[in-house]
Amino acid sequence: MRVIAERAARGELPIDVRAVISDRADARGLETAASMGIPVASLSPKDFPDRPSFDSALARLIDQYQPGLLILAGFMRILGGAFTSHFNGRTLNIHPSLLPKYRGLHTHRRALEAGDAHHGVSVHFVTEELDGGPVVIQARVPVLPDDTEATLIERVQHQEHSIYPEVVGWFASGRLVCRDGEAWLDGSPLKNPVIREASIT
Ligand code: NHR
Repeated sequence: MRVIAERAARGELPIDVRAVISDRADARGLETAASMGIPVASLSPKDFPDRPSFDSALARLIDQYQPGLLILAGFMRILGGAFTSHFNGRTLNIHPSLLPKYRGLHTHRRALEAGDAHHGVSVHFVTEELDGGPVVIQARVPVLPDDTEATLIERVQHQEHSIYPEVVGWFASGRLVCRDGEAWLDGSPLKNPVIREASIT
């Protein structure tokens, strides 16, 4: 979130960040955004009787800003079908695995436990199916013999800061769209995600 907002503020991305919204009032991202002069808001699930009512209040809050794109960044609440169809084709998420491997949580740990030689991160359009929407780009990183969860997270996060702004730029400039459940880049459907092969950093 910070990296995207900073690039936008420097004029390196053709977007204006209309708001940063969290389900946690104490989220660090809200402080960061507020310090940059970006409007912030939060909405606690505890104040709602069930998931659908939280989702619909969140959708109404977001709609007030009339966003062309929703960018999930560390957002950890599963969103229901009513929410995802309302924002269909204009919601992106970044997920720390080489999808379709390791949907859900604790992806770095699972990759280490499986002994994978490579791990990575995917940017995908959000659909009702958790971490199951069309994948736009993936960055692959090596898993090294001495890796711990922390060192692997750091290596993957470095790539996150590169590919997420890149995809946001594609969407904002009209090069990337989601149509009929598929991601299209430069007028062609992406049969496979774009792959960035990262060396060790
Ligand atoms: N919602 C939908 N419908 N589709 C997606 O693709 C979504 C989504 C909501 C969030 C981010 C995702 C990730 O990339 C994301 C993608 C939360 C969980 C989860 O299990 C899983 C994946 C992701 C986000 N959340 C638990 C829940 O009950 C809470 C876990 C916790 O608080 O630690 O909501 O990581």
